[in-house]
Formats: sequence, structure tokens, C-alpha cells
Amino acid sequence: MDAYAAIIERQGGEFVLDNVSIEDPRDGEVLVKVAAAGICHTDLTVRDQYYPTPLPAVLGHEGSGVVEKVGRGVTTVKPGDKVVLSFSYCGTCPSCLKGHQAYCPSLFPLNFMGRRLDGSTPITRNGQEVNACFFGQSSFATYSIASENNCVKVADDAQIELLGPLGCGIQTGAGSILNALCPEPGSSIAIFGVGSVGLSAVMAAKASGCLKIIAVDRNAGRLELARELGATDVIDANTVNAQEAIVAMTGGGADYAMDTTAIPAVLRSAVDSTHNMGETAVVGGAKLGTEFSLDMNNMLFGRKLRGVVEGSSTPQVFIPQLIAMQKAGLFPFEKLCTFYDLDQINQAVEDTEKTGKAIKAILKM
Ligand code: CXF
Ligand code: ZN
Repeated sequence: MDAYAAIIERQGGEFVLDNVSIEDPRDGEVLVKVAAAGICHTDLTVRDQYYPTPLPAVLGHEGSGVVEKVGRGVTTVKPGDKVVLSFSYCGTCPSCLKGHQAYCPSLFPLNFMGRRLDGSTPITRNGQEVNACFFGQSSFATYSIASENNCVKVADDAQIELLGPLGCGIQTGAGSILNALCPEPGSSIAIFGVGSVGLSAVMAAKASGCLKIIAVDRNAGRLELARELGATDVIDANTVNAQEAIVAMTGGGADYAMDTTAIPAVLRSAVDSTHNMGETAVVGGAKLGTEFSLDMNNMLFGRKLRGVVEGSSTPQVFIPQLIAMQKAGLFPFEKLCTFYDLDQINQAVEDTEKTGKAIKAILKM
């Protein structure tokens, strides 16, 4: 069928809007009429080719919409269902079967190869193949071929345009707190970088009963929003040494820390701002091959560092939980969102990346 998509043609380039053709869903696949899709930093990581998804490609991995058609064997969604699209996993390996879908060993081939596992792509432009299947969706387009296991069905009355970012950035931030670090009520936590992932973590930390929630960033507007969403303290890293300030304001170090920036020196500060036996989560995707260093003796005193992909979530379980928390007023993620039309994608990227005017840009199709 005919569709309209935003395509990255070359490394670091702008999105190019063009007509494309999308195949019918194959076995186990779902054709979704995309209502909206959030922009996540990983789309830009791939644009810059820090992750090697081949170009030209249709990116977009925070899509939401309505099921149009299902392929053979699909049983969990049907035409007319509203769905949020999340990351793709195999569903059959030991990690997936244990509920650790975010750690599926096939995560990279399924989400970043730009192809189905058999090497085919559902998208062509003027008869030429375009890489797709990005996070099992490539949702910067009016239609998306998803796989059944990355479709999360939501209620018929759900505000579908708002929900796409739950499929990646927002579940990454919230899940790092609620599924991975699991801070005890009364804990202290320092969150380095309060873009959409960090602000989602701030809201989740508040909902978890953390009593000291320290937000660190260089953007004054984001720090202000962090305060509104639950940060008890904010640190402007332009002028303050965050690590020293956190150690001072917690009387020796935070119980938990989280780095969303994927900058090695910031991750190091996050770890060093925890006290003995404190735990740090690293959640950002750095350029492949990026290394960082730690002080071995500092680690010796019981400090822990763990990686967290996609908030360690099982999307079909966690996304409905986040929607319920939003309804209850415990997780007002709509405050992070700014809407644009698909045609304004390059403006939305600029507002996200350069000026910081948008925290979570959502493109409406
Ligand atoms: C990514 C980070 C790199 C691994 C897969 C998940 N986060 C989403 O944008
Ligand atoms: Zn993402």
C-alpha cells in the first residue's frame, strides 16, 4: 500500500519526506495505521551512524496507532485495536521466557538491522528497497509493519497520539527505577540528565517514595520541570560540581544514581556520587565501542553498576501499568510532550537536540 515516510538517506542528514510503498503483513506481522510517533535519542544515534543500521532507512520507534490488518498466526491483536509499539524481541529464548525481553540476545538484529531476519524489508521507494523494521516498526511513516510481539494493545478510549513514547524513552526512564533499581521508600537518588528519560525516572522515583531526588542537567528549563515533577533538589552542572554537591547534600553519597547521558565522564560522576554499597544504572546508548573508567577501590566498597535496557520492562505488562499510573495522577508524562506534524520532523529534531525547547517531541501522522 502507499504510505508517506520520513527517510534518513545519509549519515547526519536531515529527514527527507517521501512517498513509499509498504507490503502487506507477513505471518506474525501486523500492519498499523500510525497515529503518532515520538522522537527518541536513539533515532538520532542511528542518523549519525553511531549504531550501524544501514541507510537509507525509515526510523521511528515510539509509534502508536490502530491495527489495520494482521498476518497469519497473529492472535493477540485484531483490526481496530489501538496499539503502542515497543521494541522487538524473539519471545522464545531463555531471556524472553524468563520475562527479560529487553535482554534478548536477538535484540540488536531484530531492532537495528533494518531488515527482517530473512534479509527482506517491507518498504520500497520507487521500486528501490528502503531499510525498515527499525525496532520492529519504523514508525516515522503513516503505516508501519510491526511484529506481533512489539504491539501492546491499549484501551479503546486511550488517547492514542500521546502514548507512543511509552514504547521506549518513557518506559526506559520509569522502568529503570520501578523494575531495575527498585529504590526503597525513603531512599535518595541522583539522576544525571533530565531529558525525557531522566524526567520519567524523576516521576517514578517520586512514585516510589524516594525522599531525596536530585536532578542534574545543564538546561535550566529541564531542571525547573524536574522540580515540578518531583525533584527535591536540582543541580546546574554548568556551574556546580555535581558529584561533590550530591555527596555533601546526602551526607556521604546517594543510595542510587542513574546516568541517562551516555557520556563516560558523567557516568563516572554518577557512580562516584553514591555511597558505599550504592547502586548506579547506566541507561543511555553510547557510540559502539565507547569505554569508560572507574576507580577500582571505590567499587570495592560495595558499589554496584548495572546496565538497564528499555527499563528492563516486559512492554505488554509495563506499558499498561504506566497508563494506569498516569490516570491516577502518579505519572504525568504528558507534561514532557510537544506535538508536531510529521512534515515538521526536522524542526522537531532541532527543538529537541539544539535548543532543548521540546523534551519529548511527538509527530502526528
Ligand atoms: C536503546 C539503547 C540501545 C540499546 C537498545 C535500546 N534504547 C532505546 O532507544
Ligand atoms: Zn528509544
